[in-house]
Amino acid sequence: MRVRTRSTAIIGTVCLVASLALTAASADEPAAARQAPKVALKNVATAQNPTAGAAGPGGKLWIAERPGTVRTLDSKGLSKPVLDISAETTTDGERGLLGIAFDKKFAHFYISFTNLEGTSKVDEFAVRNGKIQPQTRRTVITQTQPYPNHNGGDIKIGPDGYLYIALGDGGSGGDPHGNGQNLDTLLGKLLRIDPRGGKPYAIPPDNPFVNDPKARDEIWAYGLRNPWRFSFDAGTGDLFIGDVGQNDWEEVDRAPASSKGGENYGWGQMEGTHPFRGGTEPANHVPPVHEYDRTNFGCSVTGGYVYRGKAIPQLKGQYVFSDYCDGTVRSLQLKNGKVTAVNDLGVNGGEVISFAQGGNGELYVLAIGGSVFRIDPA
Ligand SMILES: [Ca+2]
Repeated sequence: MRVRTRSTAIIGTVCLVASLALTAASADEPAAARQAPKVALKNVATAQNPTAGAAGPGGKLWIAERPGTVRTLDSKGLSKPVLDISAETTTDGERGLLGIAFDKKFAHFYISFTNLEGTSKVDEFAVRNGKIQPQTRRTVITQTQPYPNHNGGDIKIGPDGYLYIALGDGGSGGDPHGNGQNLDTLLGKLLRIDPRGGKPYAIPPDNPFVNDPKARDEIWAYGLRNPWRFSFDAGTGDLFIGDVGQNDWEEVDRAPASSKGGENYGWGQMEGTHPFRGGTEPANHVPPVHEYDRTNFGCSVTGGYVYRGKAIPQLKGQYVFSDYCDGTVRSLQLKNGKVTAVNDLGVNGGEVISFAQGGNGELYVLAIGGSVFRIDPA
């Protein structure tokens, strides 16, 4: 039996799948257990459906809650909301407050959410003395959505200081509008814009498609289905994208820090390294650095971060990720851009929806039910 579409897979009711998947965890892991770092998950807070986190001023971790609130986390726990846009969003389908980011100087704060019409929006606030200045709010970019699922929604400031925005293929199933490979739409793409260079934003002059009149200038990379979570390695600047698969293959994509952009990650011709519904592999397809077969475990990859903290030296340089239906926290060991081992870290975060990286480099696991776990040494 195979579920043909999966509109609720990212954030939805998949308890049955999850419980089945949990019993099947680790079924096809490579024999790398001896190298696996020993870690523990420490529950440090309970939030309301946490979807994203960002290291903020004063050493605090800012946590986005899907219904539309942002709270800060320190050793005393979660604050009262420092931002509340709950009247402007809904959590229908895969919607809500989906991403947050600071610029490098903590001078501006960005939020990524779907509005009451389901349109994806990124808004900007000035930050002064560690506080959001509500009156400075402005909309940076807007993208209408044909369906309620596959909104992407993660945002990050890259090592270059530009704002990167992940957008899914628009939704439904099987990319019915061919958005992944269509360079004339922002759907199914990773965007790169300069939010402070113009109004509402400027295009970085070295974006890969600025000289192509048939392509949108905002596009950094394409061929993505639902790049729900992505990150940059704080040590190297390498890009990692967790791109959620359709029916069979979950994937992690990677581009080195030296990339000039323009990568084609293949969707909707390819699902992972496999042609999708008779698709033809594009000549410039950049295959995933890691993929896994959903028949063994999981249903929806949750992209994480390369660990650059101090608490777990054995985990340094490994890409930590999970799966929404499986919950096992895993890591990829890489050498020269290739995966040399997939580690089962031996801990399970439940319905892992996201990760966050604190200012000190330590990582947090966010479960949709509310748990905020810090990854500690075992
Ligand atoms: Ca792909």
